[in-house]
Amino acid sequence: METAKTICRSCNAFCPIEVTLEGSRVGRVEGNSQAPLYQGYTCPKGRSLPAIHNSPDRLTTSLKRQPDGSFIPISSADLIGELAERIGRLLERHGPRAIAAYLSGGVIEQPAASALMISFLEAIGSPMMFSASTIDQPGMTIGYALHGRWAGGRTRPEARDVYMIVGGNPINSKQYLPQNPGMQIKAMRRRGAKLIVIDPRRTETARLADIHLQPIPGEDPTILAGLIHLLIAEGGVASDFVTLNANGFAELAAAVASFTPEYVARRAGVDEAQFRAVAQALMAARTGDIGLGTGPSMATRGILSSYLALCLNTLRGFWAAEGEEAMHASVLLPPREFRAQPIPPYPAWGFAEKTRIRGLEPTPAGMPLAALPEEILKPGEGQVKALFLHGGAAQSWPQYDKTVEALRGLDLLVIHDLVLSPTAKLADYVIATKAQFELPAITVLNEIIANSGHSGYGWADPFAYCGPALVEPPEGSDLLEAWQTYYRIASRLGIPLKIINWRSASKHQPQLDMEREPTTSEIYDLMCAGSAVPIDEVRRHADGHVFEAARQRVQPRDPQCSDRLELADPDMLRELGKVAREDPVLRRNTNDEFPYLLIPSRLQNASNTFAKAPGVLKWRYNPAFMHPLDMAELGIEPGDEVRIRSRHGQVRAIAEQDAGLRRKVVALMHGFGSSPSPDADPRLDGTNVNHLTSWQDDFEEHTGMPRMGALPISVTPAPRNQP
Ligand SMILES: Nc1nc2c(c(=O)[nH]1)N[C@H]1C(S)=C(S)[C@@H](COP(=O)(O)OP(=O)(O)OC[C@H]3O[C@@H](n4cnc5c(=O)[nH]c(N)nc54)[C@H](O)[C@@H]3O)O[C@H]1N2
Ligand SMILES: Nc1nc2c(c(=O)[nH]1)N[C@H]1C(S)=C(S)[C@@H](COP(=O)(O)OP(=O)(O)OC[C@H]3O[C@@H](n4cnc5c(=O)[nH]c(N)nc54)[C@H](O)[C@@H]3O)O[C@H]1N2
Ligand code: SF4
Ligand SMILES: [Mo]
Repeated sequence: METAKTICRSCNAFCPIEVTLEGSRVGRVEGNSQAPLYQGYTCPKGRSLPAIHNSPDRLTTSLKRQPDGSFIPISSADLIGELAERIGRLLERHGPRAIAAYLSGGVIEQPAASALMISFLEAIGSPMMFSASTIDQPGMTIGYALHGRWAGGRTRPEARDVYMIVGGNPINSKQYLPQNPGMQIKAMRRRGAKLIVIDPRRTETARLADIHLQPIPGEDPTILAGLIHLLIAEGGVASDFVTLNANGFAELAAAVASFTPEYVARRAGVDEAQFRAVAQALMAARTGDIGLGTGPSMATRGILSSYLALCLNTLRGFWAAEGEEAMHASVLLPPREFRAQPIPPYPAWGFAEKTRIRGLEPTPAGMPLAALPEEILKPGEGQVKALFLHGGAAQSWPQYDKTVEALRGLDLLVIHDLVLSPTAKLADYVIATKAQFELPAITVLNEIIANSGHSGYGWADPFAYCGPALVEPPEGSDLLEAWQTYYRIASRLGIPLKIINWRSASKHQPQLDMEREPTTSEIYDLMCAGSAVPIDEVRRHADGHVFEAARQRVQPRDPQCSDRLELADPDMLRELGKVAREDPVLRRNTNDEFPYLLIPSRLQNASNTFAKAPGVLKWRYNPAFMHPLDMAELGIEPGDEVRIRSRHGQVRAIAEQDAGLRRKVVALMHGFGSSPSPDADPRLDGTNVNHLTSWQDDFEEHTGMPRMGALPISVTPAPRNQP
């Protein structure tokens, strides 16, 4: 028995771990207490990796669908041969736009997949590269485009006097506090910094907060506009900063004028004194930061919420100042310069060809996933015929029935997976892929995400890890890594590939040798071309390492700089005007028939649609959490089955109580429920919430992101089963 060190790749926290190996079997996973920054932290998902790795359900060969719907094994050589032939034919007949790809959670385990998938589409000339970014928090990158960015970056956690999290729960999700979140919050509190959480649920994070505001779901724009209003009314604006760095102050002030504390309290259902206390805490702070999670994004108007949060940061001057140490300095990406000055706004839309669907178009968050199902189903020039799918679409894309209709409508559906997941069952080819301990590990993905404008991941300090695979794949197996699929198909078709990083986080685009297949580690070398620290230097540190020499200070403003941030983007102020004028009850769309609001809320021990190890969850299903008084009103006991109905569909679910929920709010996580039928028994493996959502529901104009939170529903007790 030996132990080996690596990082856990089951979420973006990338916790350093020690793994006990018994031959090629994985024994035990523990936190690596020698590693910097994390203090040995792991979560139960990380510790359950052996069960996933050793699972008898793992695919050991790729599969091909037969005309009768059954699957037969196919060797990787035959698989590549057949795919190359079919892709070649589709390209010839329908052109590059017929070939699309979708990339999501699997990329955490297989970072080389993103580089090669993007490179492959670029090389064939297809713009049809989709990701989860447009059903996640597209407002984050789009908000930056509309507001502009601060070239000095965000303030570092230890420099903040206040930290406000709106609709995020880092204790579970790790987003915003990726390294040992509990410890980080305690350290923050010890320094006397204030934590504010705005969330309809008293989350694990909210329990550690100084102030927890518990609003009606979907009222984030109201609250953020109200905070801006109070800041302005009570002299809380960092005027020198704003005068020097921002345009549009007067217009913004006028646009928020009607969002008085009384109005906000009434509309969002919060206590006025507590709301004022939030504004006071922001005003008393010299430095700070505001982070938006998925809550506000799912509840519609995610772009507006993100934009208003950026405006708040700017009004308070909550950006890293000259001379401060910068957050997110590069290690495995090329060095980045930080300067105490604005980067002006850049196009959020209108910069590339629209899709054929509802005028949806590319934004800084990428191609809108909302267009993909219809791009597959709508005949005509440019119709998508083939899809490389790297994610759990059947459980994670809105509107399950549309997802299945679209995926079935394809000429060719290719899915990478570890097991025959509910999504993989829809494929023409399932590519059996290596599990994380069979792959070399690298942390560059988080640097790419942080660089492209998501401040919730990555490291404040220049930390990085790069290490080898720990074990060989199971004996007799024939597995591929996702990147190899693209490389080998391109190679067969005689298409040369360059390495292109996700949203071009690096300008270095090395050419690949198409004759001799590189190793995964060589791909990592190429992805890190021009890195701030040589990748081989990073490889020397088995515990991961903070590279002191890579630290960066925020440089002084360029004396020539006349760039400014934008507080009054016309589209955003127009939308805010709509918020101000609308009837909130009509907008919410609850009534006697649909009196509850469904919200998304992640469980600590499940990651999206990822395979769940036996025993890691308290329940095998995702409970529908409700307030005990709401349950009592309906005569429901914990563990009882309920029917949840939205205007788009109906599901069965198991109710559990959460006294920390706001009344009339039901919290249900996505990523569960493997059965194609909404009537499946939820006790088996949970409820697929995307039977309740619809692409057509209240979608965001440019991205098409529909209402996935603040969703009006009814809850009724299930007819009791006969014994
Ligand atoms: N209703 C509702 N829907 C949601 C959300 C919500 O809050 N509410 N959240 C949305 C968000 S934020 C996101 S990011 C998406 C995420 O949902 P998806 O975009 O579907 O991505 P994941 O579930 O992360 O993808 C993981 C799946 O990829 C496949 N896979 C391929 N290769 C690998 C590999 O190498 N390793 C592993 N482990 N799996 C691999 C497996 O099937 C695995 O289950 O869901 C979205 N959907
Ligand atoms: N354990 C675990 N970790 C994960 C994932 C996972 O599935 N499981 N997924 C990963 C992914 S893909 C992502 S995108 C991140 C997401 O990271 P987070 O955004 O932190 O995800 P959640 O924990 O779901 O937090 C969303 C919070 O929003 C609240 N909320 C719901 N509706 C509203 C609303 O209208 N307004 C406000 N203010 N709050 C609302 C919910 O109660 C919940 O606490 O997590 C990542 N990490
Ligand atoms: S938080 Fe859990 S799942 Fe995420 S990297 Fe750490 S141990 Fe793995
Ligand atoms: Mo996400």
